[in-house]
Amino acid sequence: MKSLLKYLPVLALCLACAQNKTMKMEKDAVLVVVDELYDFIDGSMACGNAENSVAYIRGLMQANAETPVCFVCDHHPANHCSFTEQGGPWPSHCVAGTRGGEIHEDLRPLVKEELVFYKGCNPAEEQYSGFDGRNEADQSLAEVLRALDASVVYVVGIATEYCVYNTARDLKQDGFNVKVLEKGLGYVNADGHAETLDKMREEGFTIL
Ligand code: VGL
Ligand code: ZN
Repeated sequence: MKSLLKYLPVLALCLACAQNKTMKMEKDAVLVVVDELYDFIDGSMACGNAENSVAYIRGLMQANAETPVCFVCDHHPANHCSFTEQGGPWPSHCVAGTRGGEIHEDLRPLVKEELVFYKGCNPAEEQYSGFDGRNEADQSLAEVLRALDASVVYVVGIATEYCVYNTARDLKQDGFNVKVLEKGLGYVNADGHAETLDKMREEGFTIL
């Protein structure tokens, strides 16, 4: 019995890894975090698994302090075309300057402003893909990923069916090796989430 005790730390480590909490990303990897914003977490469009995704992403970032992290943020004007008052499909959400459009406070301290990409800023244009986002220096996500020498791009965030899928698809199309981390996802609809993950597997994405 006593001799078995010495394996306890190893067992604990295995359990932690099995939970994916301490997953190590490759040296040439960048993490892309999509729309971890209050309106998608506890606001007008609160999504399934959103709170869990915040905790997961925080743990992932803390365990991979060297990995650059790009944040994609829905950033709409109050009269955006996707809002129901304008005939669009969604309730008003992520309006620039409101709490609903802010990154969750548990992730905020880890955010580098030059790696924040804003999308949906034009009232007349819907933008589900982080690929269309621009940072404060008007650089695109792909431009910055290339400058960071990224070849593997991990994608997490909200919502699986919309902005996560569109962002991952565009990054893959542009030649990046895209890996989607399931525990870091939030979704509008559980069935839609599962269907999107199936579709992504068929399209050759790595889903971990
Ligand atoms: C999103 C609907 C509207 C998303 C953004 O982040 O997936 N979905 N705007
Ligand atoms: Zn939006």
